[in-house]
Amino acid sequence: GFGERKAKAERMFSLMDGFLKNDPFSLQKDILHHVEYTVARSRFNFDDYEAYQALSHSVRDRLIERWHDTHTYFKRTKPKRLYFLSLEFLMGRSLSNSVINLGIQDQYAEALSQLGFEFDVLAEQEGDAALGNGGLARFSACQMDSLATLDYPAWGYGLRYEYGLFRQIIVDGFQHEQPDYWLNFGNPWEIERIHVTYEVKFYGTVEDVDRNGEKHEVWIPGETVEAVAYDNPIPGYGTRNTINLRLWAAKPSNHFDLEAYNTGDYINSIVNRQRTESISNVLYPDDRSHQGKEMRLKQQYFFVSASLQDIIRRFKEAHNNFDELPEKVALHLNDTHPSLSIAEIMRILVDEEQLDWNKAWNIVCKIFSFTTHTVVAEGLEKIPTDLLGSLLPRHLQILYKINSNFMEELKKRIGLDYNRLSRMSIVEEGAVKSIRMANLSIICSHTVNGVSKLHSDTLKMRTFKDFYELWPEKFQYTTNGVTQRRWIVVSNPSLCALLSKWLGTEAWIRNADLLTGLRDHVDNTGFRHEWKMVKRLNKMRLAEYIETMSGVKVSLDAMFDVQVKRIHEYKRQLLNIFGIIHRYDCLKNMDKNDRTKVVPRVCIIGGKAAPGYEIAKKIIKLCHAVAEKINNDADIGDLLKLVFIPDYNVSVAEMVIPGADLSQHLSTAGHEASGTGSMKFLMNGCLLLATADGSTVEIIEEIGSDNLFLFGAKVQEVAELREKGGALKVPLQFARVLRMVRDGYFGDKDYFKSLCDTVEVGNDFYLLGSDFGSYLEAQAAADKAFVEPEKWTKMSILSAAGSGRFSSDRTIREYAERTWKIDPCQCPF
Ligand code: CJB
Repeated sequence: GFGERKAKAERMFSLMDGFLKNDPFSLQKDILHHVEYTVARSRFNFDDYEAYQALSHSVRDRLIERWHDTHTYFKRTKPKRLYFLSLEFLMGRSLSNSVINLGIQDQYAEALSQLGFEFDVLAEQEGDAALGNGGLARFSACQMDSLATLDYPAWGYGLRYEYGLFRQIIVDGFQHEQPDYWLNFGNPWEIERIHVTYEVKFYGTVEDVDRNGEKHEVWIPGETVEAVAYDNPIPGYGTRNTINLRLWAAKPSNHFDLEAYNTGDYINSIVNRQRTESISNVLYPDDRSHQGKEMRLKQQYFFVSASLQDIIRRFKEAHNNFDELPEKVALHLNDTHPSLSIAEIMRILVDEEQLDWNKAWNIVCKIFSFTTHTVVAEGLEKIPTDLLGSLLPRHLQILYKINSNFMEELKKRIGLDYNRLSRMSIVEEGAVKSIRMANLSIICSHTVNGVSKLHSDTLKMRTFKDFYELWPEKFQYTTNGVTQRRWIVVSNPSLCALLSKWLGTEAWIRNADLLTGLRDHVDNTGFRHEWKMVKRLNKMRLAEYIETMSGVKVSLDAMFDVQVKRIHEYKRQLLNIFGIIHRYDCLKNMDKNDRTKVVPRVCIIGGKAAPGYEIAKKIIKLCHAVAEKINNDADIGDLLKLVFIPDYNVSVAEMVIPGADLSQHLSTAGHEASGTGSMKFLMNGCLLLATADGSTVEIIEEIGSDNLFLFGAKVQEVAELREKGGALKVPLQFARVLRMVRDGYFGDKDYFKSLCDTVEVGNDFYLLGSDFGSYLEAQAAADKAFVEPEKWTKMSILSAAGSGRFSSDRTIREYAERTWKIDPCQCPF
């Protein structure tokens, strides 16, 4: 009975001595305990790495307590839950973030210093968890932090890749990719759940079975792989809630291939099994085009199948009627990567749970929401039906049925407009018949989200125009955001202290809107002085890093001008490099006396190119070739430096962003769905030099156009400019810079030819030439502002003051209230 259970619980609790204690003395005891018994080193002799391991295990213990309590509480109160399905999460490091969110940063610092260690030094021992490519994946990580902090009953689901995003090394200016086997030294931030496993099936055939005199189609799969759960606790800030990110790994299944066993082919049967177990091995490194790869499709289904089995099991534990599913479960498709979920859940409901098709479809249409991160239709995911039919024959049938029902309904609505019908079909006919994952996701989701206002307008007017006209109410937007916990509190502690001091509260850490309070102090010279000191400190940290990474010594008085993000033609790193060449050219041709008026610059570029993306790789090489020339030109000295920061990732970003004076966001208008890097720079008081693209349009609304440097063609001008083709006007300076590269001024003339061709008049799809003039003007305006430090500092303060709207807390609250319809569920302390 209840009394008995309560007595037992009390006894357990007293045996455990209550919860773990967080005073520095208890923390020291715990750390030493882990040194001795977990790391198995002598407590009298351990190094920084071992100290980091022991430290993280003591943090992990504290996370686990809260994580258990949170889930017990969710289980008891049965709120509607959100399941956030994403094939990528770019978490970065966990130690500092966890300790800060647990609220025991100071206690740990003190405990460690008494043991003779420094917290920050140990934190540097941790490697990044890089289970994602770029913006989309880091945005998922920010959203998890906000979901936990705002007490939403949410779960993240993803894949536990053994190899994360490749490490970028630069040899002779060229990018090389090295494997990121990140689990080599163990991972204290995950909990292996050897008993939480599901079988995932592939291949096989579809057969007719008789069910109560009716014919039904059932899948007889041919291959089985086991999925094992690895749970990653995600602590909220200022709350006990600690939610779960469950990542799946493929493991040997205990199903024996009896045939092979009997024929004595024991070794080969093991070797074959290992191949199937490699499903979750490696993250695909091309951010955005994954068309037609069988392994990628296997990964998607593996992830979807394991997650849905887990979700349905949890639902059935608490509820016994599938009609309740929409009231209890929200499934979010983070881009189209998890959209096989739609076919899979239909298969489960119809084939396994034996629901009537229409009933199942009505339920399913109420539970999915979808966010697309892509702008152009060519970037949308497609899966060849041949591939899908062989790997997942029953799912292909289900997709065809969804499509034919949709086509019937559509004909009733719009008539026999065959062009439009074929554009809206899930099935694309053509040379390679394929499934359009975006159309599927739109048809089945109750909400289709864009990631910024501008993006959403483009979706409605262009990319998904047909669907918008059919279902205008489905189309919404929720502007992206980033978490101020990681992007200020963790990565910029001195700014964090300054903000709390002048705002008179730490409440901005949970409510970023309070940052507008900085506007009240913008005219206070004392405040501005402290603000400048913080920036200088962060520039010092960055300068040291640059010197160790590249050997280039940089001056702290120079403007630190940064462009860090994936390398893409549309992001126009080439425009930046051309601008730098132009600057160098001007310096060389300038009267010596005039040079004293020039603002010294340190140009910093960083980012990875997809391994198969040749042009992007040439951009990296050109950057190095230009840097080589400029940095070794003694005549130029500190007036201009160019450094490429290798292996840009989350932890590098944490150092680079706080140290930037200016950051560049140069995408051709209409190509960046949102952009989230800009938001992190903004929060850190870095000025933006940007096109009116993605979320920048909304940033301007918040900080005013006087506080950033805007340039370039507007979205509505781009199409017209492109049409001009060879007749497009391009400034002489652009032609000159292009000529320099073509003529081999930076060496490797032949190698750079194809890169130069991409921006030649008539071929310049991303409009570098036509935007170059206004780009140089914006750069000149930045120089002009920088020589007035007080003006610059005010702009910097007003940037941070207007960044509150770009907190992922705002993003998540909007999604929760408007799209997912979930309520906070706070676990009591
Ligand atoms: N994005 O990082 C990716 N990968 C893709 O495959 C497609 C889009 C980016 O997603 C971010 C988060 O929504 C956006 O801010 C960014 O504009 C977009 O390129």
